[in-house]
Amino acid sequence: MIQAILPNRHTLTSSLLLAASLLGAPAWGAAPSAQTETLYQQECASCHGVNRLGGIGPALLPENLSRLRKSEAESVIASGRPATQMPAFGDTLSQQSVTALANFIYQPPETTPVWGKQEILGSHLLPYPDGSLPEEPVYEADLMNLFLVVEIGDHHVTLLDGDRMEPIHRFPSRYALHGGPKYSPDGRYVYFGSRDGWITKYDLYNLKVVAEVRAGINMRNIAVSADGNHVMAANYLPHTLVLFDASNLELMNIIPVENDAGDSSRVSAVYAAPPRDSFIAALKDIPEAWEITVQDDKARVRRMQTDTWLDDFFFDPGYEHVIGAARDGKHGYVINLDTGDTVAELPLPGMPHLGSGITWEYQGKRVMATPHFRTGAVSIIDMDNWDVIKTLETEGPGFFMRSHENSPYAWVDVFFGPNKDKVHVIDKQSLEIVKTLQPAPGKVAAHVEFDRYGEKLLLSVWDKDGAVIVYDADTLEEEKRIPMNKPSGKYNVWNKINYEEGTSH
Ligand code: DHE
Repeated sequence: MIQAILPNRHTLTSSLLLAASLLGAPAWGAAPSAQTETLYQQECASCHGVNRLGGIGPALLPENLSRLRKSEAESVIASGRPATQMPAFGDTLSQQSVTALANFIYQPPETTPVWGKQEILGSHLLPYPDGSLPEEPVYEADLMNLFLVVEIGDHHVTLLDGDRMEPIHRFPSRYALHGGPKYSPDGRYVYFGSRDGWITKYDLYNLKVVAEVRAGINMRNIAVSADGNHVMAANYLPHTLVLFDASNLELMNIIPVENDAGDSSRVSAVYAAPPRDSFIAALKDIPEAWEITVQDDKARVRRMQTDTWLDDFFFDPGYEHVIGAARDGKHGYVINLDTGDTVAELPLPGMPHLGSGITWEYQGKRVMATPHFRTGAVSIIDMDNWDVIKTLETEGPGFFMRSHENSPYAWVDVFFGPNKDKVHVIDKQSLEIVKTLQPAPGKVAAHVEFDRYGEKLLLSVWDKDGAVIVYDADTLEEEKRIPMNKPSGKYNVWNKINYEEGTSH
């Protein structure tokens, strides 16, 4: 569906001619020259788009490249990307030209790229417009205990049978999926969001893509409404929230994200808030949180002023409060979603990753726990009075936390630093680390997801030559390894559609 055949237009002759003409060119400064632009148009535009907005290759704009060092970009241009259609230009372009191209793609374009109604409508793909696919799954498995594993190494997704822990199917995804895929309430469909703004609706019964649309140029995440009728996309570029009909990803509303003064903002993320029948979004550049409801097919926005700009965020189980990480990375703010008032300020000094926070019952009350990006600590917070009741020291900053209602343990990885290959197991009642695993020395071990019963769990060895490891959730013994290509997140249908307390949104 996604990987079209790359036309072999990188002929040696044209490249040599270009390289020869470029060799005589002056040194490449910060400002890209017309020659580099020409080089881009001749060598790169067919895959990455005339305006660098992406095509069969990813978008090449500063926002989309923020996670790739320029030196790495140079090496990709020179050596290509194995197992993708990105060819190596090192033999046909001079190093000077490669550097010039790398400089060029990190420069903002002269005019801000537009991604509005026309572009969104133009991107809409409906492979089965008559909705003719069978209603029965084409394989046998407990449909509530399926897992999806996102493999970012070669942009694929594996569907896994959670009873047998065996792969059922593997299919290509859009480039760089990010954030949790979201299931329809019955678990039949799943919606993926890519960093380049693509939303893909996939039919898990028929193992087919049934709709796609590009909501933006650089997207944060997507949310599916509790009734399954709507999909909302949160963008960094352009500054919009975009509402779609979930049945076919038809565009419903584009909401410009700006305040009364006309200042616009990136959207940090958007989530569905099921008991409120709404979506909640936090804004990165304006101190506001937004609640969006859909009435008469129109999105309506309720704006809440906040005391700071919110980055990552989390909710209490009743969706009465949003707990947001302040952009300064030193505090958490608890905001009452009805009044918009800040009801507590939490000392969370190490840039909490609230998006991966989890909650559980501890001594008759509900606590939440969050890892931190900058410090080796898990903060455990009493959700009745918002006191930090424990700061648990870990062997380094972590990214993801997971548990399950039926499990006595919470898992947290040590994603960053020398101990990135370790994972801690925390006893949810003693609030102590009871075991530290190191499943593949030297390789990042991260992100856990439980099966629907909380009896087994999957952990990723985050490497091109990686694996998903199956553990017994009680004995903590390894059961098997399933080889995968840089597996990142894993998502169990039951846990996700039931908003299981130990999983993510
Ligand atoms: Fe993520 C989820 C933000 C970098 C892998 N990440 C999320 C979500 C947000 C977020 C807001 C929740 C969305 C959702 O699930 O709907 N991520 C950010 C960042 O701001 C940050 C730090 C920087 C950035 O460039 O965006 C960031 N994230 C990363 C990575 O580098 C990771 C490790 C690799 C990658 O794929 O980019 C990464 N993020 C993930 C994963 C989830 C995620 C696997 C889903 C977690 C889950 O269990 O649901």
